[in-house]
Amino acid sequence: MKVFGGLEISAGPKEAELPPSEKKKLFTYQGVIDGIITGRIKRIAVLTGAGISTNAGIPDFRSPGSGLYSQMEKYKLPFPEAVFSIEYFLKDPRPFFTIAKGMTGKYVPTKFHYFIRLLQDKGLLLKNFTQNIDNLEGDAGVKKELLVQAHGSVAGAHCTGCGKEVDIKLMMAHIEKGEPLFCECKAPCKPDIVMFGEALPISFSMQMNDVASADLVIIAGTSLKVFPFSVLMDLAGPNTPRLVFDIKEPDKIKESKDDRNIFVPGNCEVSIEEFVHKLKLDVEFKALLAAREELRKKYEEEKKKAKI
Ligand code: CNA
Repeated sequence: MKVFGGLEISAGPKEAELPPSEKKKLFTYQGVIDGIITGRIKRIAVLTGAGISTNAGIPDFRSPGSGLYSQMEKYKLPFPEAVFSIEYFLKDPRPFFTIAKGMTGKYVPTKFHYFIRLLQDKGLLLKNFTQNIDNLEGDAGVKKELLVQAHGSVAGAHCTGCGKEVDIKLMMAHIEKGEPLFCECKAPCKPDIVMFGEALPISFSMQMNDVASADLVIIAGTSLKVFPFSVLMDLAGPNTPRLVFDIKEPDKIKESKDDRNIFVPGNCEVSIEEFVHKLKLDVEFKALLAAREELRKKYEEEKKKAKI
């Protein structure tokens, strides 16, 4: 049994490690494609972060220039992460509400979200573990039972003092105005997202060991800097390739020099189309993207109506 920061990992790789010549064939981009096409790869765990939502218009944390941390100077915080730390939020929730204001609105899931949905439709999705709180995976049709929202989501809200449930519409109205919402007990209310310093939902520790049974791990749009999410990839077996889609190779991947890692550089919105094409799944993917256009139209209509 391995223990990572108090989290017990009971499952673990049991199979014997493949010889280097086999690994050389399997741990390549083409090896992964062949593995999926031939049915050798049947269970895919997808680990995602803010980078898969930047194409929907939601900024990530750490991208230089566009990431939220690079816009933090004006808030005069002790350190940029403070805006998402529970300790700071309880002292002063205003910076959080100000920054959250810029993130409200209806966002359309990206092609990468629909790729996860495609894996689900093909019976290949073992689980999607996401750090994202925007629920775009759900909006793209990924089923609740296959989605682990490790850092919570903005679908609900509670008081940080008495724990009372807060009407989400009231919370959203406050976020839209950039004004903190306080409970009758005087404590600030917060959407059900996990801030730095808070425990992850129990669903995460209950399901994290599933990664050990994956035939392939896909990692996308995450700097892998947030613990314990960053540990998930370590749970994959010795013969499980890890395909990493990111603009910038995460330090953890670069530094590990592990031959299971296959890095696909670039905008994941573009790389994923190419990957789908190589898998010969263009027709199914196009149908999902057509459904996405319907969703986009629906949101535009709603926006127009709200203006009248
Ligand atoms: P991060 O640390 O900001 O890293 C984002 C990663 O995505 C970086 O490695 C970027 O290079 C990469 N990236 C950005 N755009 C693209 C793109 N188009 N294609 C490929 N790669 C791209 O974010 P992490 O998710 O690693 O950090 C975890 C935090 C971020 C969690 O606590 C989240 O709750 C939090 N977060 C979530 C959202 C959201 O829900 N959309 C937005 C901002 C922050």
